[in-house]
Amino acid sequence: MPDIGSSDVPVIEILVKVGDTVAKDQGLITLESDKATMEVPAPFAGVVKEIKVKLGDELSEGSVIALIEAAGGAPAAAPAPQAAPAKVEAPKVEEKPAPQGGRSVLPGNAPEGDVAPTARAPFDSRIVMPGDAPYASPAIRAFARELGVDIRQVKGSGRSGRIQREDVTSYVKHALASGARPSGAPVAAGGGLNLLPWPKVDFSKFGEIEEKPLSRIQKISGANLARNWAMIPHVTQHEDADITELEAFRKKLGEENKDLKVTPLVFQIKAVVAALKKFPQFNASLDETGEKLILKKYFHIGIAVDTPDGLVVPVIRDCDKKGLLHLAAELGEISKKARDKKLGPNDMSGGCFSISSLGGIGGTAFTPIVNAPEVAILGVSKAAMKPVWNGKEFAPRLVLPLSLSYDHRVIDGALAARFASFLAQQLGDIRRLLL
Ligand code: CAO
Repeated sequence: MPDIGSSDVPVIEILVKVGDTVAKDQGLITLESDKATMEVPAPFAGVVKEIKVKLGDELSEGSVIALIEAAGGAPAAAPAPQAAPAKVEAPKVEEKPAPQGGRSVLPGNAPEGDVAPTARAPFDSRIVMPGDAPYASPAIRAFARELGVDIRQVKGSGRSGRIQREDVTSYVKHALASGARPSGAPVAAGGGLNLLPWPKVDFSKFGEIEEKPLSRIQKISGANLARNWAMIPHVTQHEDADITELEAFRKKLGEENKDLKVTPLVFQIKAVVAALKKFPQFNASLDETGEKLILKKYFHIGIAVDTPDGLVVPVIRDCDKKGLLHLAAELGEISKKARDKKLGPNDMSGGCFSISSLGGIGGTAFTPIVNAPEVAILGVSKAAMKPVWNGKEFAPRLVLPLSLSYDHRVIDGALAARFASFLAQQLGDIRRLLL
C-alpha cells in the first residue's frame, strides 16, 4: 500500500480475484477516505496469487494488498521505494530483477515468505510522475473534470505536491472570485458567486449544545449536492398522477408474489424509462465544457436510498430490459446493500436519471436536487385519496404527487411539462407501459 496521504482508509471494493491476470496500473482495490475514493493500481503486470485484504479492512501505508507473480516469470519490477498513490499515469520506477517466477509484493510491503525485504525510501512524486505531470488520484482528476478544471493549472498542497480536493475547490473559488472562467467551466463571464463566508457562531452562548461530526457519506454527498445546487439552474415541475388502477394491479401482483415486495417505485421506474425514450433530451448529460449534450442509448436509473449514514444513490442498470418483478427484486437487493454499507463505486455510477421517492414517508411535494451530470430527477411524494372531478361528479381517486426537477440549461419548461404529463399518463394507464 503506497502513501496516499491518510491512514486507516477502508477498502470499499476489491477489483481483482485470485487467478486474475492484471496489467500494470490496473486497479486492484478501491479505497474511500473522507475526501474521495481512489483506486490502488498494480505496480507491474502478473497473475494475482493471493489477496491479503477484505472489504472493510482499513489500510495504511505499507499494508499488504496482494501477492502477484510477475508476468511469464519474467523479471518483476521490484517494489518501488514508497510507490505512488493511485494515479492515472504509469509510474516510472527503477526495475530490479526478482527471482525467476518468484513472488513479488506490492510497494511498501512488509516482506512475505520468500520475498526479500525492500529498503524504504522517502516518497518523492517526481520519481514516479516525470515531466511535471500533475499528481492526483483518479477521483480528484474526475472531480476536476466534472468542474471543468484543467488539473495542470492546480497547485497541489499535499505531500510532495499532491493535489487534494481542497486544491481543486479553492482553484475554482479563486477563479470565480476573480471573475475568470476556469478552463471550460460553464460560468458566465463577469459572474462568480461571491458568497459571504459561512457564519461562525458560538452556539453555546445561547444554551446547551452537543457536537456531532457528519458521516463520511454526508460529507461526500453534501459536497456534491452543494455543487449541483449552486451550478445547475433548477426548476421543479409538479404533476399529479391518478394511480387508482395501478394500485389495484400492484396489490394483486403483491398477493401473487408474496416473497417479493412490489412497491409503487418499480412502476415509476418503468414509466420513467418510457418517458426517457420519448424525450431523449432527459436521457443526457452536459459534457465538461458545458457546450455539448451527450445522449445516452441505455437506461440506467439511480434510486435515492435513505440509510442511517446518509443518502446514497445506487443505480439499477438496463431498466428497459427488466420486468416489474425483476426490478422489484433488484430494488430490494440494492436497498439492502445500501443500508448494509456494501455498495461499491460501480453500484453507484453510470446513472442516466434518478428517482427520489419519499412516498413511503409522506409529503405532498418537494424539490429534489439534480444528480449531476444527469439533467433531471423525479421526486415522488405520498399518494393520497382525493376527490377528482370526472366531468359529472367528484370521484375518489388515488393521486400520486410527482416533482420533476430539471437543469434549465438543457431542458425548457415546456418540454419538462410534457415529460411530467407523459409520466402521469403512463402511471394513470399502465397498459401504456407495455407499448
Ligand atoms: N405513496 C404511498 N405509499 C408509498 C409510496 C407512495 N408514493 N411509495 C412507497 N409507498 C409505500 C410502499 O408501498 C410500502 O408500503 P407497505 O409497507 O405497506 O408495503 C411503504 O410505503 C414503504 O416503502 P419502502 O420505502 O420500503 O419501499 P420503496 O420501494 O417505496 O422505496 C427506497 C425504496 C429505497 C427508495 C426507500 O426505502 C427510501 O430509502 N426512500 C427515501 C429516499 C430519500 O431519502 N430521498 C430523499 C433524497 S433527497 O434527500
